[in-house]
Amino acid sequence: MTVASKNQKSSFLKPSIQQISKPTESSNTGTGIVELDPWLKPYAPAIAKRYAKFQEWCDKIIQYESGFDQFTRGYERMGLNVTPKGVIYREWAPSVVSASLIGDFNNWDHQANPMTKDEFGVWETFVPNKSDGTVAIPHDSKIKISMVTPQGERIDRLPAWSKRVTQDLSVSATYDARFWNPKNAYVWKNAAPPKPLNLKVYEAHIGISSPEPKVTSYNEFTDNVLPHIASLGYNSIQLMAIMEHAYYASFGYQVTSFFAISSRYGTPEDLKRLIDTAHGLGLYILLDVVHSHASNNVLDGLNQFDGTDHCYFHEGGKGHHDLWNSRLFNYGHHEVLRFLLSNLRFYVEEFRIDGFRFDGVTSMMYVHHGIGAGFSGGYHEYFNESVDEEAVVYLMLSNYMLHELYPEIITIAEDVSGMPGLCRPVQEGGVGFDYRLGMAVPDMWIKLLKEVRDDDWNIGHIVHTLTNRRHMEKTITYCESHDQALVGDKTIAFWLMDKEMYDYMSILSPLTPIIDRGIALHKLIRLLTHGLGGEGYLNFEGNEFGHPEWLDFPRDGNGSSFQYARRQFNLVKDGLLRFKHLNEFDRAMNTLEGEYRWLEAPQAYVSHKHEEDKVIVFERAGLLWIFNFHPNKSFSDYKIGTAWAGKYNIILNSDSPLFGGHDRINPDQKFFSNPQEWYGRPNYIQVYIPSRTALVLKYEG
Ligand SMILES: *[C@@H]1O[C@H](CO)[C@@H](O)[C@H](O)[C@H]1NC(C)=O
Ligand SMILES: *[C@@H]1O[C@H](CO)[C@@H](O)[C@H](O)[C@H]1NC(C)=O
Ligand SMILES: *[C@@H]1O[C@H](CO)[C@@H](O)[C@H](O)[C@H]1NC(C)=O
Ligand SMILES: CC(=O)N[C@H]1CO[C@H](CO)[C@@H](O)[C@@H]1O
Repeated sequence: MTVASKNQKSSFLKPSIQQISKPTESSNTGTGIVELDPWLKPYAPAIAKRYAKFQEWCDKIIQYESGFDQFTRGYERMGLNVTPKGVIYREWAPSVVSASLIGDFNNWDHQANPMTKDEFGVWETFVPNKSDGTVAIPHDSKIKISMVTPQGERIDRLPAWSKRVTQDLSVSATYDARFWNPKNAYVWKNAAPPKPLNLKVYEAHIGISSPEPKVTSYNEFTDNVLPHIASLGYNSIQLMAIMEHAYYASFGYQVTSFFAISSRYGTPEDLKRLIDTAHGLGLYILLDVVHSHASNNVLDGLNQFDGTDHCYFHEGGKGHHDLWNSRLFNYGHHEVLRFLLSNLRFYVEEFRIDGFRFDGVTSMMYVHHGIGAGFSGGYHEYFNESVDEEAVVYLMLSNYMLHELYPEIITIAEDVSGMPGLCRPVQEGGVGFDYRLGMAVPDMWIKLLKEVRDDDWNIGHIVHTLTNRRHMEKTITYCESHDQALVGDKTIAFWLMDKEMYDYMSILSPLTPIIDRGIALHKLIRLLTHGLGGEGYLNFEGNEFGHPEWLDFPRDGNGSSFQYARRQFNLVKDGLLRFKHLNEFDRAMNTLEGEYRWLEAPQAYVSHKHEEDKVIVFERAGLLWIFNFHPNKSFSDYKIGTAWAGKYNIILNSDSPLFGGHDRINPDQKFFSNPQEWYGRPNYIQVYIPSRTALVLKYEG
């Protein structure tokens, strides 16, 4: 595969190239993924077709937009931009007959700053500096675009490319747009760390990140939560709910202003400080980006922006998501592509975001949006008429643009369908993501905890679910994310211990069977998922220490209460509570990964899975992993087959008192292998494995 601009610098400064071209090798039909997976052969024509469509867009962007670099810097042309002589404002609103910029600066006078329209439906006005040379629109003052439809109706909207919008609930729930032009730009101090190849993601939401029942700020997160995350050994943070969303309880998934970071938590400069500080701590920042749909708000969203039903969205039913009650983008439209691709670029350039987690990818890729469609894994389901080719091509363009401009970028797809090639390069006919989220794993754990007695856990099924992932496509594994924490669902800690968590988490109270089981399984489930399930790992904030209760944002249905819209980090700091044990285990697990980097290593070799004994043994990254899930059987001198002859040490022991274990295993113990075959391995060692414990051993040669 030839990529035109392979050798550009890896940097978050301005890309050194002015233009990225489409993949050039003429023999490349974009069906390279068929060679990796021969079962795709019957679908080569469908794969070639979408690739051709991708190339068509590349041609158009290069021919009409002077290339990707220009096209994806739409925010420098559109919206309000300060130039040496004044402020230029541009807005795409093809259906209206007149438009003007109104605001505090011109006393909301419709005649003061009229706009003119070009042949593409883009309106423009110039606001010259005042005679004293200062910008005529004051920093932080309110502005709007006022338009008149062909029917004569006057409609006022927030500029679509607004970089600052705020809400004053004492006046109205509707947001105001503000002209953001602070005197002092944020001065960045730290370079981003190098791209982690062993991605360990801490998923977080700023607003809920303190124990107090309130909206937590960017600054509080920077000062109080970043150190916690770094100390746990994660190397990236996935920030949810950053793009402004008028409805707080939407958890950030109903975006109203795509270029404005949520003002609930502070200013753009505060977020920059957060990201800069995270970079200084060695943390990558991934943004949860919602391009799968948009809020249906009209007055402060993109819906009916120019008075029509379409503009940024599809017309009629195709433009509405029935389940989410939101609007669906028209990915086949030039201006929509400019808006969305520039949106990604904006966050990299302006906020130094290191990567994106694309939300709702399944909803985007299929015309049925995943509603009522099951995926059996049959390939015909991924390449038939149900596929929304325009949306898939949009994702290809996003991934291609991001990876060509920024080799250090990471993109992650939230997809449940299992689309083959989703995480292969675009040039091969893939969709171009780096990772997919392994969404089957959390479902499996919840189902087991909810429905299956511990005695009946099917070890083979657990191992299969954790290892059944596409060859040569990377998966981020997790046992639970924010999904399981939301009201109506239950976290693993709560499935395990909700009956007694309020009364028996104190180390001064007796260790009851429920809490004992809960603490033991919480660790085993995490470690098994971490070690066996993927090429990356994800945890949602608080779950690392077994955060109690659930998440529920203030809304009408709960008396606007903040009671459950918070994370009780105080529980970890309390030395008398058992939460600290789970926290320590999470730290030990992630720190150990940092040393041995199993997430980068090839898939594990599972050498033993025993249904009766409930024992799992596997080898990965030169380490020997041993799990005993049996509810009450401990095994002394259990024979463990292993590839490597020699001496073994314990490097992680879930039964350690530090992790709330029973201290039944001597941590300094050594094991010596016998050169005799056992379960297909050339050597074996004999190990004491108490009920519900896990050990990771290191072979010392
Ligand atoms: C307009 O204002 C900006 C910001 O104060 C300033 O940098 C620029 O020099 C001004 N231009 C003129 C022509 O006065
Ligand atoms: C096409 O794929 C969808 C899943 O995307 C599936 O539900 C449907 O049955 C498939 N149709 C055919 C004709 O195979
Ligand atoms: C172990 O668990 C099994 C199944 O729940 C039960 O039948 C048995 O009595 C238990 N044994 C002990 C020693 O608790
Ligand atoms: C006051 C009120 O309506 N509270 C409700 C808020 O939502 C929770 C669920 O998280 C309900 O249990 C409360 O009754």
